[in-house]
Amino acid sequence: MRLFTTPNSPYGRIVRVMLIETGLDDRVETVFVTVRDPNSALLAYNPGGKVPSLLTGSGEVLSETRIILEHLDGLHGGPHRLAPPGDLGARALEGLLFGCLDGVSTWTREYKRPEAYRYPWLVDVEHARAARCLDAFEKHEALLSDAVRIGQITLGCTLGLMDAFIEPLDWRDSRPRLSAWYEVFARRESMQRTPPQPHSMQSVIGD
Ligand SMILES: N[C@@H](CCC(=O)N[C@@H](CS)C(=O)NCC(=O)O)C(=O)O
Repeated sequence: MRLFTTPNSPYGRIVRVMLIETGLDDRVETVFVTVRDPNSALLAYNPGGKVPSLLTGSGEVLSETRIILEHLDGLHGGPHRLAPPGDLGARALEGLLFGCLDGVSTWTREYKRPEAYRYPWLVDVEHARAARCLDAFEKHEALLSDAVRIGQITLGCTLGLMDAFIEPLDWRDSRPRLSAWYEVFARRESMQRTPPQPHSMQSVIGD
């Protein structure tokens, strides 16, 4: 299998962390590609040009993080990392976490533009959305546990994205439990092996 992603995509990072945590990483070659680039090698596999994309063992090219995660969750022998369809509470949390990440990604893309091209209204809207979500996560005991499921992986990659691209941001001050949880989670090998690279040449607005 082959995973197409960029060094900075938080969605790609979720899949990369999942691969390491489930021991599937030796079965998948990670290929860094460019996005929003007519010459991107990815376009031969996925005309939509979105990362992450996964070339499966049977030759299908999957895109959309959740679809990729569902496929991978069926390939490893360990406990499932995605919430089962009947566990609505856990699925609601996964939905909130992905919605929060979508907002933080929009927010970071504004920070990648030259300052004169940023849209201050959008920056404020996304800042407020992220603050509301982080306040909810601060109170969520099951999420801030030592489990390593898609919820925790998504939260870790969202906080990692904020730290890498939105500075200075004092999200930790009023959220001591979230901050303590992240400090431990960020030390996992899967997180240490997949840090964003804000200064990489491939860091573009769609990344
Ligand atoms: N809903 C998608 C979001 C993925 C996404 O936004 N990927 C960005 C990089 S973080 C991308 O492919 N940007 C390139 C583009 O939009 O052409 C998912 O869950 O995978």
